[in-house]
Amino acid sequence: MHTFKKATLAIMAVAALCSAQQVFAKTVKVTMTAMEVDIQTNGALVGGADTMAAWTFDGTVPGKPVRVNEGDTVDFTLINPVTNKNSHAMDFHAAQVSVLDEFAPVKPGESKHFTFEAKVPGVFMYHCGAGPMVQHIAKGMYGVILVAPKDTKNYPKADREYVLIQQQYFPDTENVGALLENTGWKGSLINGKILHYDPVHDPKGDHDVLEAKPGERVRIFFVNANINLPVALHPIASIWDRVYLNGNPKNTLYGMQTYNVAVAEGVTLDIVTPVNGKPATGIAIVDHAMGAALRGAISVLVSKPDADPKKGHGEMIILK
Ligand SMILES: [Cu+2]
Repeated sequence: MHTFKKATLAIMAVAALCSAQQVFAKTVKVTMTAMEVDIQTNGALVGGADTMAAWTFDGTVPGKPVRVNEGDTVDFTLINPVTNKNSHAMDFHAAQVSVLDEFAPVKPGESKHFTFEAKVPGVFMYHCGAGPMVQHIAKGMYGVILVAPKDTKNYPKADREYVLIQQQYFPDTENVGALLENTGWKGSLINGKILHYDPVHDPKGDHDVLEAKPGERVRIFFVNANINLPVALHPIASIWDRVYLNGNPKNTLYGMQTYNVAVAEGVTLDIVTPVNGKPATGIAIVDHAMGAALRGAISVLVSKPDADPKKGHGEMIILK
């Protein structure tokens, strides 16, 4: 009887665990519309224009961040309105599917639906995969899907989270040859704008800054959406406390000055802001490749006691 009771308890425990995992894993519906529109780029320090003839997911560059948990199913629909002139497609780097089926181009007036399970945690790029792919990415069809890890034992809770996506800005995206040869790039876009979060180097522009309080763990989800160049990501006046390669805490580096982010790589990086009694501390997150930094890849993080409590949470993980 005793053994029977033990076995029953064990079965009940396994059943409870299974149902807990079923509760954890959910289906997340995501719909995006391909939109061919002009958007603002903030002007440019180095000869860019104010507007960009963009192709986008839902009218913004980058597209909206998608957030799911490891094990969730993403139920995705791409709509390509009949008013568009080009085919578009979706390539989620977090998906393991068929390039010929799920990621195939969708003609104007058609839509595409597919599902996939986000099995691997991390920071994954998504982008349009319709040809010529280089042009669709250069025109702005990219974003990030964040797959939160189930196993958090080596992943301390962050006080604030920010998404930064870097892209080379080519004023003439009709010249596909120049995109491939890497000639004529005039700016570095961070979340779609040159010097987006840097009021120091371009005081005229429409800028915001990342904010945190002293002593907070600030988590940066970074994607290199450049066409051709890696990114030497360095926090000036700070050190990356942890770098989670591909955004996966199973791949953690500690105390890094610079982390080189490959094209199409996503990475999570933590800064712990200093407690120093100063009214404000500035940290500049830059692509230390100078040609990229001075073309716009500088983002200022200000640590101060009265930091905006909304920044780095919810929708404000990506500052407009
Ligand atoms: Cu496209």
